[in-house]
Amino acid sequence: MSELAHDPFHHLHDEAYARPFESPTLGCAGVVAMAGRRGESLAGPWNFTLDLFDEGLRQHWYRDPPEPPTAWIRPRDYDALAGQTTPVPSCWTMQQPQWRHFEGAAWYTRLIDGGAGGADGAGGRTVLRVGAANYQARVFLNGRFLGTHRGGSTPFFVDLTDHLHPGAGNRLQIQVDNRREPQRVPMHHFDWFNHGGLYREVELLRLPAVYFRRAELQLVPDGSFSRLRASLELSAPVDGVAVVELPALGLRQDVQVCQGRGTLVFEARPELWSPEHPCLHDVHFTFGPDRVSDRIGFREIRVESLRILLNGRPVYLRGICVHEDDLELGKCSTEEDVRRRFAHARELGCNFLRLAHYPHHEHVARIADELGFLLWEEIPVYWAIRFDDPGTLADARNQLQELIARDANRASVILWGVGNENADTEARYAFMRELVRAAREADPTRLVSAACLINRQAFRIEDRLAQHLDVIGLNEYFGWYEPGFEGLRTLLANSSPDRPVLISETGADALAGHHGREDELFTEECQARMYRGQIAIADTADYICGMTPWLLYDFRSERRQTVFNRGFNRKGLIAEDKATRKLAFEVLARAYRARRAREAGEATSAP
Ligand code: GCB
Repeated sequence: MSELAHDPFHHLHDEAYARPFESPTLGCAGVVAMAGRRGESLAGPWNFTLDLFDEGLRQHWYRDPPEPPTAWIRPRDYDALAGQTTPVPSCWTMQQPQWRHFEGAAWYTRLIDGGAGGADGAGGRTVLRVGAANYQARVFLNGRFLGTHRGGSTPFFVDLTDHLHPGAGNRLQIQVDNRREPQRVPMHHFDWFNHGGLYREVELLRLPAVYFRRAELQLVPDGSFSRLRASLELSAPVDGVAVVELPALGLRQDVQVCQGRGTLVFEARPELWSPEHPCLHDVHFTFGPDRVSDRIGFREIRVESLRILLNGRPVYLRGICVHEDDLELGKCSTEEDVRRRFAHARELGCNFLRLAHYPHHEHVARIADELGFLLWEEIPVYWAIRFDDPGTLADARNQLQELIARDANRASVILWGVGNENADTEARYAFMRELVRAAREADPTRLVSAACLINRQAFRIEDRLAQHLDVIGLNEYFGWYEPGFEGLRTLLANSSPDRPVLISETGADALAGHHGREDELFTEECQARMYRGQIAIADTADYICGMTPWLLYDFRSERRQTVFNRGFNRKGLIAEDKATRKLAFEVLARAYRARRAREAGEATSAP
């Protein structure tokens, strides 16, 4: 195109400007097995520009090479390497007060080292891993668009190899867009804060030409505790032999790989993992030059009639829900933060956490493996998302598959939550059945659940989805949103589910330090009374297999603006400072202690 044919005003009239950046999509097909892999961290300051009007996509900001203004031949609206920087990982919403409520696109740029470049002859690959970016991310390298990822809480991978120059100075740009929209998962309406940014670790993986996409080892859930299944997938459809080693058991197994996939079931009797005995085994997976190592616990989880069985024994889930939210870090979560969370859960007497309402940082499940906690992990299929939109389904399914791929080796994770409080419509029924199918296909070893609503006409625990779940999650707020506890008594008496029910939410708001009468809303006394009432009744139904009250800490939510809330959901047992306990903390702790004492008594008096 001659200089004169170039129309510098074209973008002003181009309302389809975003279309070229909707595909290719980056999703679970590009997953790399991370087990113990160490990447080159891209943590640190990145150049950062907010872009509320999407000028970057309209004007192709990624095309302009960074040059000093003296070299520019046209005026620019953007200069990738000028201006401010922001740390990665972080939420921009927590970086500057004026960015707190920014919802839109932002451009991150940083120069990376191309190593020997794509053409090093050895066929090695350089893959970018983004731990999470909320919500949509578009990746550009050296002026080319490489793909887009949807979903704000799961990791994604981009193979950069073919577009890298040897050595330093490769320009990596990631546009992250946190706009709330009806077709997203979650949609625009949800009860937590909408943070934005590259808020989990970003790293470069230098991999051999063929590498593991999946390297999983699990106990076969057949009640015998004597067989392990290795499931392997490689990045190319090659044939060969992979090796799985479990040194503690003196085991070394060859796994035939055909067209890039291999499965082997073999005899082994590993010591079993449980919350009381969280023992982990070193496991190594090797295929040619690719070798990854994981620490894996082996346990069996299944449902029999109205009970959840862990390693063949009934387990009652003494749980609590938790959001990923921090007064200073927003959605970023440090190991210290996660360990404090488990310490509080331990003090409560919990053996179980519901990680609401989206995949939390991957170190949560690793630490839970090590400390001995059971986990529910979920995807944000929350409230009234677009159940009739195939694009929304594809997004939700991909988030689920990415989560399962990420945590498949984590013994702590026993339940996949596929939805939260979705009305029982035809479109939702079809959508959710597909998610349950996808969960079972990706992981036949764990249980599937969803937080369901009740049938208000019959006043029963009844949801068509329930027949497809292993455990029915029940969110109910009797004593808070619905005054009095009589409703709960009636609901439980009217219901006769044929599988276990977990009270996946119940709770009440209380402002820490606000005291008053037990019937005065938002006081600590009122919240404590709610817990006492709930616990007394929930314990009477034999199909209740546990509870995860809502929730451990107060968290930011812009939907909540009373004088008590001021932008926070106050249903925490502990305030947002993660230190100040409310009265209800001790009420729940006492109830869980009593239950443990009862269970211990039953165990010792059993014949
Ligand atoms: C619910 C939702 C949860 C809310 C909670 C509340 O049922 O599942 O996300 O935060 O109620 O506090 O109302």
